[in-house]
Amino acid sequence: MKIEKIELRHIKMELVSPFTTSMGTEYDEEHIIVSVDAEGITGWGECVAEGTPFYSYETVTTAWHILQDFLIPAILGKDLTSIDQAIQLYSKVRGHRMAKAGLEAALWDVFAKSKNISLSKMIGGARETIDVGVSIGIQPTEEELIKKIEGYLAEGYKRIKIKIAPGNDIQFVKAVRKEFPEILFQVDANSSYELKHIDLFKQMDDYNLLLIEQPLGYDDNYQHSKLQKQLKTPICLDESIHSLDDTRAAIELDSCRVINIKPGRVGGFTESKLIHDYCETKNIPVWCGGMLESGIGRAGNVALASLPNFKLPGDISASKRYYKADIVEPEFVVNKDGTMNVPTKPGIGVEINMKMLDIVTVRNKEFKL
Ligand code: OSB
Ligand code: MG
Repeated sequence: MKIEKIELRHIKMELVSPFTTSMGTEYDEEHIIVSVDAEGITGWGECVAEGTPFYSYETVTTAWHILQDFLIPAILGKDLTSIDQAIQLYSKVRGHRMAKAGLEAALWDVFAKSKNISLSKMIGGARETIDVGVSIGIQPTEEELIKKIEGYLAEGYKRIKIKIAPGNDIQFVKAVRKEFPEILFQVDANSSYELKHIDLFKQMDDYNLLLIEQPLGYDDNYQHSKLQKQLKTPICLDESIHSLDDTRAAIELDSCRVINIKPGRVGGFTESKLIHDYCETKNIPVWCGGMLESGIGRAGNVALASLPNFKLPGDISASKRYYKADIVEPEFVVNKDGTMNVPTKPGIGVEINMKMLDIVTVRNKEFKL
């Protein structure tokens, strides 16, 4: 496939409700939409670097720089026979995995469309629907949290995740378990605790949590291994897993017993698949995390989550849980049974709503030979 044109769009989309985590409150989400034109086909990808370096060191600005000055020049004008070839061409660039993943996603869409198959099929997906969950930000009171959860359960969501941070933790866990003794329920600390808080996590061990996500340092494996050995509840790593190498280390150290795969965080679907396959051989379940993506990134996550070792519901929610209007058609919806359909049309399997995309684009740049 001859790469003829690449376009970057910095988008900014207002969230339907503010999202509060240990990292702060987000009111809108900034990402980069990447489109690649090759031989009459346009492929779409989303780079999930955010406006701030609070979840990851990457931001929209650093990702734009890396895409514009290194990744795009490495592949523009090339006649690519595979995605691995593209990865090879920009392999000198260290890190910046979100920037790479945005471009790689657009290439996956191009190649899948050129073969006339869905992204799910091209990645190796094995299901027509995936189980989905919802990630709920820190709420002002237990009552408000319970009300939100009731609403999401009524919509069908199969699993509830709540954000926790020091001072906003065990009281919410207790309240949720009292009200909903049976639901699949997990917490995400986004690296806001230290090993000295171990007694809190031992208390949480009594509430039948599916997992505790990234309690300690955002780049840590070692302290998590000390914590995991003293807990029954599985630890799930998110922030500290950037690659297959990190995954191997985490599993061998027993730092976690579940892995959250976000294609953006690990550099794309290719690395996601390697992590998925490795975890399968180690009997470590994985699930697909989210970065409040638009429908473009969501389509990729849904396709990825159709792989067989995605054993737990993902942070993959309906478009309307995030945004008043999505930039794809049809929007993503949750079925009454808490599943989401995996698109079957070629590539990402959804159309781009160009009018909406133009509305949310704050700057764009085209790269041509
Ligand atoms: O830690 O999983 C996280 C959103 C932005 C950054 C980090 C995280 C999240 C979420 C939301 O939890 C997941 C989603 O529904 O997209
Ligand atoms: Mg997380």
